[in-house]
Amino acid sequence: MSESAVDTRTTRAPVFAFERGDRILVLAHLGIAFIALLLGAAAGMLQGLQRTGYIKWPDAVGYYQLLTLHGVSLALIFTTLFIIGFLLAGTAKTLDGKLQAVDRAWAWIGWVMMVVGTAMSTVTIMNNTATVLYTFYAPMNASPWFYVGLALVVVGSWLGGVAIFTAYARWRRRHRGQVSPLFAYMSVATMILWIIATLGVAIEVLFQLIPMSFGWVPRVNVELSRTLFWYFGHPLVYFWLLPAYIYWYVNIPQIIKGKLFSDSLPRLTFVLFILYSIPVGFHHQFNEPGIANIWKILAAALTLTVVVPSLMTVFAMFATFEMAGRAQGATGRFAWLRKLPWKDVRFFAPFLGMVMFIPGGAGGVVNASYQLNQVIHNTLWVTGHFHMTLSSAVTLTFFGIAYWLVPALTNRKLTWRVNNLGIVQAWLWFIGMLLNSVPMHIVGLLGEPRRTAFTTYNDNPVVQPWLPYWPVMGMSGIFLFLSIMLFLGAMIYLWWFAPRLDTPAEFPIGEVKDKSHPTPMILERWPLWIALTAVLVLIVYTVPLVDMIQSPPPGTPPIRSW
Ligand code: HAS
Repeated sequence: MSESAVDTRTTRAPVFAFERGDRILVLAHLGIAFIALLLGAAAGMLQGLQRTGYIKWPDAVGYYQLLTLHGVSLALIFTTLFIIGFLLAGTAKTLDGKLQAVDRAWAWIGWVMMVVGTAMSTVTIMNNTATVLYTFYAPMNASPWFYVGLALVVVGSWLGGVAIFTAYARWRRRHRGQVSPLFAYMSVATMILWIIATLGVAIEVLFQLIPMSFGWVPRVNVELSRTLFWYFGHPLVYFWLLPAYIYWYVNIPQIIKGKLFSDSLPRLTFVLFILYSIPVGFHHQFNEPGIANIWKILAAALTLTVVVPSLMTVFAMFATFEMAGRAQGATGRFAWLRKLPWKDVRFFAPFLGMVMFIPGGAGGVVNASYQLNQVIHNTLWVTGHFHMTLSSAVTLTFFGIAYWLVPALTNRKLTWRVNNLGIVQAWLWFIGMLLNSVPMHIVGLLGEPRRTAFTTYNDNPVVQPWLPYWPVMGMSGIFLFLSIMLFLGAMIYLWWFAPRLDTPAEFPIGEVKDKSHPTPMILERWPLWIALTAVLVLIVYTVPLVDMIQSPPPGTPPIRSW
């Protein structure tokens, strides 16, 4: 490809330079995210090789310890830091071009809390006092500092949200009656969803897990703790997904030389996510006693409703791609596909993610169907599902973002060599994830449980059909780790060594197509959407929670299962 194809100064958008304070703030978030990515990826490869029987570790390094490090570093730390960094960058760019000192102050306090919390939880995992996996189910009892660390990460992330809210509120005061920039609107929606969701886990950690781990209480109400966790756990997945959707909706149209299909549709999509993603946590608890079926059925129905905004996104993406291709002269039915910038990693990596999200999302619909869930629950199918969604759709999109955001922050050039390396890296990740998650779906259907260390179950015949898939799953870890090494190498280059630019790099923000309908202002009435969300949450959770608290089980003493 020609060098100019990735020269991020050449597209139509006016150049934009970050203020120094904003640059350092966002880079600080991305830097910690990348360290977590390295740790989590290394642990992922090692536990994958161990679980499939390729290697055997000395007993001192347990499978579950590596699995905890893998899950916490990637699912909780990498994602949170990367997302907040990305949202702060887009908020700075689209609201007056910069953050104010007060916004930065909130974000920095949040960053310090998240870094201290990350260090605490990582150290406790490393010294094997917190081998409780990323869901830290009670009554498994970790070091109290693990929970305190996670609480700091959560509260720190809220402060990142406060920074976004203050910038947004100031912009709206200054631009009364105007529709806010789409990126900032979506960032606000994402952080609203996050804060409402994390209330559940914050209550669980503060009132159940920390008292349990300090020994202040002898027993823990497991059903209640799991319910509070999953109240948080499902919207958590949309906290991961929505920033990827922001990129798909707002940034990609500019990269593919197209326009946004609509301004209202993405806003409505995000409002629907706030409404429907939270009252569905019971679909993770279909098999648990103590929750009446009616609430599980309601959760199943609402989960199928939360699929709708993703289906709207499929439609919007195809419309955006087709419009961009036709605007560049494509005439045949599918000729527009050829006009897409296949050699530009900023588009190509997220596109691979979108492709993987089709089977990943379909698997989610299977999970959500109450009866089908009986077949796949607690099998490797579920692990396969989230490697197609989180680890593929979301992560490939984050790769695409990083390839332009880091040079935009360091004012360096995304050279054609790094761009091409990024394409190879994205392919490696995509193939690695296929080798990883397709077999996981198959062995899951064949009954292989998830979250189990290497075992042949005393050579029981039930294991035989799983065996051919193990080498493939084990090998996938090597592809994925290699891909991460290439990615981090590219980031180091773009951060410190790539050629400097004399004019700022592009921050791609798409425009809405001219004939788009005006955006209804009701979409910006946050109190209304938050109140409706609260009503839905109350409908789904009040009776089961009151029941769990008023007629609690005797409680379970904390245990150390490792
Ligand atoms: Fe899920 C379990 C249901 C989406 C992550 N999920 C998990 C767990 C994780 C996770 C981590 O109902 C395991 C938690 C644990 O440790 O126990 N999930 C769903 C449903 C959706 C869904 C209905 N999940 C996600 C996303 C995740 C994620 C997104 C991470 C980012 N999930 C469940 C259920 C369980 C569950 C149950 C519990 C299972 C159990 O029993 O334990 C939906 O939101 C999915 C909707 C998505 C779609 C796909 C839309 C496709 C798009 C791409 C378009 C492509 C284009 C390009 C335009 C309908 C938008 C194509 C171009 C070409 C040319 C081809």
